[in-house]
Amino acid sequence: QSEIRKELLDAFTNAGDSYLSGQHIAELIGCSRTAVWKHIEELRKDGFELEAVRRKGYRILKTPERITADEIRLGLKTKFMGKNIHYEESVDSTQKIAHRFAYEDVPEGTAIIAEEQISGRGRMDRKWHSPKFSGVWMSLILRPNIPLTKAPQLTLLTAVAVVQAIEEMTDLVPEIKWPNDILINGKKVTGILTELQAEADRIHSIIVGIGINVNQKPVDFPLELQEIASSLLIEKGAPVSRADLIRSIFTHFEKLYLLYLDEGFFPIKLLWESYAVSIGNHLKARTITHTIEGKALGITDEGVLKLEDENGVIHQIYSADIEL
Ligand code: BT5
Repeated sequence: QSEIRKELLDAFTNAGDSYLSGQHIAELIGCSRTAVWKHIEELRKDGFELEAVRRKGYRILKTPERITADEIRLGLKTKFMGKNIHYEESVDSTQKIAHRFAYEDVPEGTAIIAEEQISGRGRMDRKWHSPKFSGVWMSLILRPNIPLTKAPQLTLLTAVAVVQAIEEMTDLVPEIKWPNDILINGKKVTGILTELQAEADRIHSIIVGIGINVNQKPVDFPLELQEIASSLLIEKGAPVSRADLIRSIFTHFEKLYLLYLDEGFFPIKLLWESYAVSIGNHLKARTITHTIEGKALGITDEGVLKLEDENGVIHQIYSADIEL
């Protein structure tokens, strides 16, 4: 199979800008014309754009823009973040692989990156749409020596790192919506999912899942997301290199993470607040058990959302969906 793919790509390479007829390809790789058609369809599925012209044949218009681990590594100056990259073309969820790896004691900072997720997930088993070649679908494995209750702080820290990386790569102005969304012009471009492996009161690993819509066009989103979601390409008007973006996330993340381990959450909190969209606004927080409405006062030094209801009672919200 991969031999045929290689021969096919070689044939297109040699053909340059001219068309390759089905007959010619069939002869080159020694198969039937129906089989040629099948191989061409497979190329399309893998992100190649092909033009088919009657009586002339096929021509490759665009190759898929893949992320390669080498491309990310080139120029990466971190100590441990992203030093160990596990790359897959298609997975059910990078979180699932990360959980397995975390058990196997891979080094801290290991990143699992996929071109596509078949069943990418959000919080509470919601779906995360992760189409091929257009986003950053990545899970990071961390082993901080912190109490279990502080794990949600990593979600806020990750949000800051991703905002800083987006700012480095574009002139867009991303905003953080507590706890785990990054919005641009009010639409969600990033979701973060923090999961734990712990025994009793000791954290074994924290797995931070990051999903960023990078190069999707409006039509690439399913109907139900078109109003609420966006991508960097849509907002910027030009594609963004996913490899560069990932490298930038590793760099910012490591800096923030080392600061966090050294000085605690407070410096992260200050940065987080400078990017937060919800502070001072009236909002609705839907927790698993109930809904609280009120004014967002900010987050505590621990990263917990403070909400003041109409009676002046201040509620501390540990986890919720926020409606602005
Ligand atoms: C999140 O959940 O926002 C966390 C998403 C984490 C995804 C990453 S990708 C790598 C790693 N592997 C995984 O399997 N997951 C992580 P939550 O706050 O529950 O938001 C989920 C909701 O966001 C859905 O119910 C949709 O409404 C919406 N949504 C789904 N896909 C989206 C997308 N691509 N862009 C924007 N919004 C989306």
